Amino acid sequence: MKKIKKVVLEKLQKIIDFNYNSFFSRNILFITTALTLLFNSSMLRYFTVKNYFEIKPIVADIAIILFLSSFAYLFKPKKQITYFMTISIILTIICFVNSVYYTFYDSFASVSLLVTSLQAKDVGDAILKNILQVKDFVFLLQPAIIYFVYKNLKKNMYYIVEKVDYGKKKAIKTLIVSFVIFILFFSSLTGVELSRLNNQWNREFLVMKIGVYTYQLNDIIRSLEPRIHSFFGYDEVAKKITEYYNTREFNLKKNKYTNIFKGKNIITIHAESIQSFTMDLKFHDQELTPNLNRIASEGMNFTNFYAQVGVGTSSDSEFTLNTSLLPVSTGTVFVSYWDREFVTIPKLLKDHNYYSFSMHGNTGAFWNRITMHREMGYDRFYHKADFVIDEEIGLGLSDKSFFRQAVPIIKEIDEKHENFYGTMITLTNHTPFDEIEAYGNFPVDMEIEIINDEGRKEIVTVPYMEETRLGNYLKAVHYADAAIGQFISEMDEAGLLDNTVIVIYGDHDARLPRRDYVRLYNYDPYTDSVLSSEHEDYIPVDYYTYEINRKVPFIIWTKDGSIRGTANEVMGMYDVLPTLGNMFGFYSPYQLGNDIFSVKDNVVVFPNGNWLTNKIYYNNQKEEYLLLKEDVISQEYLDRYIKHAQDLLEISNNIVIFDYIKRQKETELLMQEYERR
Ligand code: GP9
Ligand code: MN
Repeated sequence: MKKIKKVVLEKLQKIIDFNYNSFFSRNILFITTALTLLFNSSMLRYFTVKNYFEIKPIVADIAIILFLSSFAYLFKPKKQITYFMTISIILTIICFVNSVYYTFYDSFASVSLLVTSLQAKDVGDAILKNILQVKDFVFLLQPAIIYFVYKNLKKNMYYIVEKVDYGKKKAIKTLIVSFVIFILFFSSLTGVELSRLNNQWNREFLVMKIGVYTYQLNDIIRSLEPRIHSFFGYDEVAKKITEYYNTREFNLKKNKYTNIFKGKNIITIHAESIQSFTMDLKFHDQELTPNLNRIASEGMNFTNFYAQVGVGTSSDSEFTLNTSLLPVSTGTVFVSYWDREFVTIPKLLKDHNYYSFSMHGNTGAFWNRITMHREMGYDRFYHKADFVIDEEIGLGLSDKSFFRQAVPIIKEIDEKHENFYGTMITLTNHTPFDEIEAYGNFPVDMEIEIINDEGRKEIVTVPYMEETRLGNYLKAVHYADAAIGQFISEMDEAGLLDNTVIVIYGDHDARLPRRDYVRLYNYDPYTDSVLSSEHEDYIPVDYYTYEINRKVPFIIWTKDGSIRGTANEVMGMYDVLPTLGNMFGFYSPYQLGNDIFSVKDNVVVFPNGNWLTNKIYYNNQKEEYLLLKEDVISQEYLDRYIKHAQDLLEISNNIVIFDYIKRQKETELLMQEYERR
C-alpha cells in the first residue's frame, strides 16, 4: 500500500514539475491538431444537439484524438505533418458529413446507411439546394489551420531550431494516456448509456453523451459486426433452415376466413404502447378507451395477443408483423440488418397490385425507418417532414393532428391506386407520459361516500392513480383512444371505409412499474393506501402477472361488421402475417407464425426465450412456469415446446444474420441456370 502511495506521489510530483513550456514548444503541431479537432467535434454538438455543458463527450473526444495523434510520434518531425493532415481530413469529413446529415435527417450518419441514404432520390439535389449551410464550412477550417501553422513553422526554421518530440517511447506514453482517459470515460457511463452504445440507434443521444468521434468509431464496429457474423458457417445454417421449413407443419388449411377480404384495402394502426388491460378500465363510470372498446365489440377482438419485441421495441413490432420473423438476439433488425432481404406484407401485396405506405409523426430517421420501410417494400414513408407540425406532444406531431392530416393523403392514394396497404404509426402515447395537460387530463381518481365528522354522508375524491406513472399513462391512453376514434370517423367521412379493413395492434407494453399495478388492483380508497399483502382481497402482482399483463390489443374491424367475434387463442405478432394472409390471399414461405384460425395449441415465443401457450407461461430464465389452466403438464409437453421455442429463435435469427432468403434465392437461380444448360 505504502509502495503504491509512493509511486502515485512520485507521478504527481512529476506532473507538477513537468516543463510545460518546453513541451509546448516541442509539440506545436501536435497541440494545434488536438485542440482544433476538439473544437470541431464540440462545434458539431453545438450546431446539432446543442448540449453546451456536457463533460463526457469532451473527455471521449480527447481520448480518441490522443489515441490517433500518438502515432504521429512514429514519424520524423518533418514528416509528422502528413500524418496530422491525414487524421485532420478524416475527422473533419466526419464532422462535415454529420453536420449536413443532421440538417437533413435530424440524426447522425452511419457508415452502414450512408451509401443508401445518399442514393435515395432527391437527396443529392436537396443537399445542393438547401441543405449545405455556412456552419458546415466551419469544420473545413481545421485542416486549413494545420497546414497554415505548419507552413509558418517551417518558414521560421522551427524544424531546425527546435528539438521536436518524436520516437516510439513518446508514442507509447501518449497511447497509455489515451487509454487511461478512455477507462475513466467508460467507467463514468451509466447503464442506459452503455446499452444505447450497444444498440447504436439513438444516435442523437449517443453523440450527446460520447461525442461524434467515439460515436463514429462505435458505428463502424457495429456495422462490421453482422458482416463478420455471417461470414462463417453458412452452409450448415442454410441446411438447418431448409430442413426446418421442409418438416414443419404449417397449418395452411382453408377456413371460413380464407380470402374473405380479397381486394380490400388495409389500414393497420400501430397503437404505441397500448396494453389490453386499459380496455377494461373505467373511471367515474367512464370507459378509459371507449373507441377501442366499441371497435373491439363491433369487430374481431383477439383477447390474448402479445407483442414479441426485443431491444428494438416499436421497430421490432413493425418487423415481426410484416415478416412473421422474430427480432434478432443482438442489436435490432432495423438498424443492423436493414440490408437483408425479407418477404414482407408490402412485397406480397405488390403481386396483388397494392400500393403500400406508412406514416409517422416523428423524424423519419428514428429507428432507421426511412431506410428500412423502403427495404420492406413500402412505396412511400411519410414522416415528420411531410406533415405540418402544428401541435407537438412528446416526440413529435400529436396523434390527432397526425391523423387529421393523414386522411386527405390517404384519399389521394385511394384515388390513384387500385388497392392500398397503409401503416399508421402513432406516437403520442409514448413514455414518459408526462404531458398530462396535452392529453386532456382524464381524471384517474376516485369518488367515495364517507360519513363526515358531523355524521353526514359526503362524497369525497381520493387520488387513486393520480400522480403515478401508470395514472399518467392512462391519461395518455385515453388521448390515443380518442385520436383513433377521430381517425376512424374522419376516414368514414372521406368515404374511405367502405372497402377498407382496419387492423389495430398495440406495439408493445408501456414498461410501467410493478408497484403501480399493485396500487391499481389493490387500492383502499378509505385509507388512500394499498391493501396489505395479507388482506384477503389482495391481488399479488408477481413476475407472471406482470408478463401476462403485457398483452396488447389486436382487433380487425370493418365498417359493415363483416368480421365479428372474439378469438381467445394465444397469439403473437408473428401470427399476424399468416392470419391476414389467409384473409387477403397472400402467404410467405418464410412465415414462422400461424393463421390463428387454423392452428390448435398455438405458442407465442418471446425473443428472451420465454414462451406462452393456452396452458402455461414458461419462464426461460428460471426454467419454471406458471400454470394457466387446471391441467397436468407432462415433461414431454415441456420438452416439445422448449425445443420448438429454441428452434424458432435460432432459425429466425439465422435467416436474418446470414441473409438466408437472398442467398437461397441466388442458389435457386443458379440451379435453374444449371438445369437449363
Ligand atoms: C418513435 C416511436 C417510438 O418514432 O415509434 O419507438 P419506441 O421507443 O416505442 O421503440
Ligand atoms: Mn413503440
